[in-house]
Amino acid sequence: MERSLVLVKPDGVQRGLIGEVITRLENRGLRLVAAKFLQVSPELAKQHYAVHAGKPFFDGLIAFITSSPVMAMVWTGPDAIVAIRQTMGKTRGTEADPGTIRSDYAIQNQKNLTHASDSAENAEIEIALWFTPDELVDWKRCTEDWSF
Ligand code: FUP
Repeated sequence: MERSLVLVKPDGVQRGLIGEVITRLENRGLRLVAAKFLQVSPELAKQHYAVHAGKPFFDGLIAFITSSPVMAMVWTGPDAIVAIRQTMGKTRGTEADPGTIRSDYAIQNQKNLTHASDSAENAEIEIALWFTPDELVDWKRCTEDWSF
């Protein structure tokens, strides 16, 4: 089983797409492990996007992710990293496959609604950044034996 940090970013929150994102991940059979709704501080934003520090879009990215609340979640399941990124679609909405969240609801590369960890290693780093261990709930969905 893999875990992934998933964010519904400010554009997704403002556009009322929290439920849509959750529904798609639930429909995939994945298990929600943690969730919190928060206003992101500049410090947390810079840590989360540290890999992009120095890039031309970095300041805009920090301004965007701190511009309105986000819904932060942890989801788990077999191959959760690939499965969730597949459900989200490619970074730019116009390049995302039809049927993905970004293809269905986004059109460019900053206001692309969601974040999902890109590797199991980065997922663990991101989960530790956004959640304390006691915020992760140990449970099992009754559907899991029929989903995977
Ligand atoms: P993703 O893994 O799909 O979230 O995309 P990246 O890690 O490549 O980029 C992180 C965030 O930076 C994306 F959500 C979009 C944003 N970004 C820009 O705003 N401008 C760019 O030119 C590239 C990425």
